[in-house]
Amino acid sequence: MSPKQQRMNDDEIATAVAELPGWQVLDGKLLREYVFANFVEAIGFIARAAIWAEKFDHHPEWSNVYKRVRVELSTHDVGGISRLDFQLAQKMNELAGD
Ligand code: H2B
Repeated sequence: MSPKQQRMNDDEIATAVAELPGWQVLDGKLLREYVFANFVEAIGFIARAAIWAEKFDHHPEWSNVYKRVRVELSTHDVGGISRLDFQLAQKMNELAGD
C-alpha cells in the first residue's frame, strides 16, 4: 500500500481539512456540495473530475441534482480517509474554480 493510501488519524484529518475550502468531515468521509451556474456546468465538472479520478485510480461517491453536485470521498480499501481523498478533493476545488 502506498503512503497516500494509508488511513489518516483524526488529528491528521482535522489539520488537512482546515486547509481545504468548502470541505467537511461527515460520517468518516470528506463531504462537499458544489453549486454551479446551471446543469451543464455541473455535468462538465463531473466529466472533468471523472478523468482525474481515473488518473488517480481513486473514485468518488457523488450525486447530481440540477446544478448541485454532492461529493463524498473516502478510501474504501482502508475503511477511512487517506491522502488520496485530499488529493482528489484539492483537484476538484481547482476544477470548480476555487
Ligand atoms: N476509490 C476509492 N474511493 N477508494 C478505494 O479504496 C479505491 C478507489 N480503490 N478506486 C481502488 C479504486 C482499488 O480498488 C483499485 C484496485 O486500485
